[in-house]
Amino acid sequence: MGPPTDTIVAPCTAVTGGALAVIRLSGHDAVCIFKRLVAHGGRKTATLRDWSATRTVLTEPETGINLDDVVVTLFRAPRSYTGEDVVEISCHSGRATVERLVGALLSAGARAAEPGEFTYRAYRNGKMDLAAAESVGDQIAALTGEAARAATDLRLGALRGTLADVRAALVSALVQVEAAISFPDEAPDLDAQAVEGHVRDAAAILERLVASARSGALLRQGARVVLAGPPNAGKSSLFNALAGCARAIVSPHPGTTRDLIESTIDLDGYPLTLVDTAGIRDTEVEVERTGVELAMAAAASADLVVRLHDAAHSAADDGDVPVTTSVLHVISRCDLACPGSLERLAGHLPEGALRVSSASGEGIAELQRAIVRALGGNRQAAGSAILTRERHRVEAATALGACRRTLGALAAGVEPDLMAVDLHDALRALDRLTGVGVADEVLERIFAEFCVGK
Ligand SMILES: Nc1nc2c(ncn2[C@@H]2O[C@H](COP(=O)(O)OP(=O)(O)OP(=O)(O)O)[C@@H](O)[C@H]2O)c(=O)[nH]1
Ligand SMILES: [Mg+2]
Repeated sequence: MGPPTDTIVAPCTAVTGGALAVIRLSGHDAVCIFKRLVAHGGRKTATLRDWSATRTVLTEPETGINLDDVVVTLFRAPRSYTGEDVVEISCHSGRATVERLVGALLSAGARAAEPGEFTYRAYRNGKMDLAAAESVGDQIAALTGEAARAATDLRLGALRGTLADVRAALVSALVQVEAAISFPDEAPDLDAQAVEGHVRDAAAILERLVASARSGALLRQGARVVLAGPPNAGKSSLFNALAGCARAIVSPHPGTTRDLIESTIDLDGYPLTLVDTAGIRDTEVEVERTGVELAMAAAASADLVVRLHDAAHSAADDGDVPVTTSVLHVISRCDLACPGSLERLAGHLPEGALRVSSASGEGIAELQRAIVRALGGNRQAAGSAILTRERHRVEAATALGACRRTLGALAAGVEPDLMAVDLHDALRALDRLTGVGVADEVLERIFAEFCVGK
């Protein structure tokens, strides 16, 4: 990231067929640079008012050629997204119009913003903590309403409030421990019970947060769910039933599907990529064999394999579906089963194999719930803090580990000095979570994930 004093510019909207685009200028000279483009006879920038929108025409300063008529909104520091002077230009959309305007602003003295630089400046200027800054990217990338909601909650401080409670409890414990260290003669003996109470309070919240991390990551990143099994077991039919549309070809001929077919679905708010595959069997047909290889590779790298066993065949097939992760066994086409065959098939499978029929809809809702459960999904109430990133989980787990060591030390009657070391460790981990004392390389990595304009 460049020095935080220069003025940066970038389009904040993607190039789409939409009507409008927004270009953002941020920095000490934002108003001055913008002013150079205001057309002669247009409204002068001096008349722009803070937090108000004004219509004006922008021109190329050297030639006077019109660039666009725009609506501009001024946000004076520090009451802006970045905490600096910000000028937001709503112009007409389209690559050429936006490029001409950005080009003119660059010629007028702005520098092209790097990826994530607006949000980086907002973080640096104390407009948001690091977890909130990270959630800006999450909100933009969210594929389901639930993922967007979690990102909004995070940005609006759901985690900040919870971490403040943890911090308050740890500080209360530390005050007592430090008093016993600093003034061993004057201070009363360490009130171990009070310290334990505070540390247990902190640990209980941290435990809940760490436990939320798997579900939080699933909400943010989604997962790949691969349907695999023998030919004609009903994989494509189940794929279509779960995707809610007739996306994959279904036919009574075994060996119909050869390519991998993907669809992103919203299952209880979690964005899952569902993959239909070729039926796995030995075959001399070259195209089908390639399909089987693709299916095997997809199953091997899946987050979850839904392994179909055809109820129309009473014996378990011996198709060799590779399973390196979790697997859900499903008895498919169960409406076609002969009397007793379901039981016989289930006898060959691990306990709890689900029975489904894409034709009748039987077991589909149960399968949907089982998929979410198997992936660790566990929805939290709106507004309650969850961890959505591995970075957050590591820091919360570090703080929790330090709390547990403190509780162990209390139980063992260890000197307070050692407890103070652990409590400080816990507080430092909380700081890093919200962005205090984070190494520059880590910050660079976090903001490099953003695109230009965020
Ligand atoms: N009665 C009944 N028929 C089904 C069910 N699911 C699929 N079928 C039928 O079974 C046949 C095979 O279904 P597909 O979904 O194409 O099976 P597949 O596993 O994708 O087959 P391949 O792509 O060839 O491996 C088709 O005729 C479907 O209509 C079901 O639940 N009940
Ligand atoms: Mg198929």
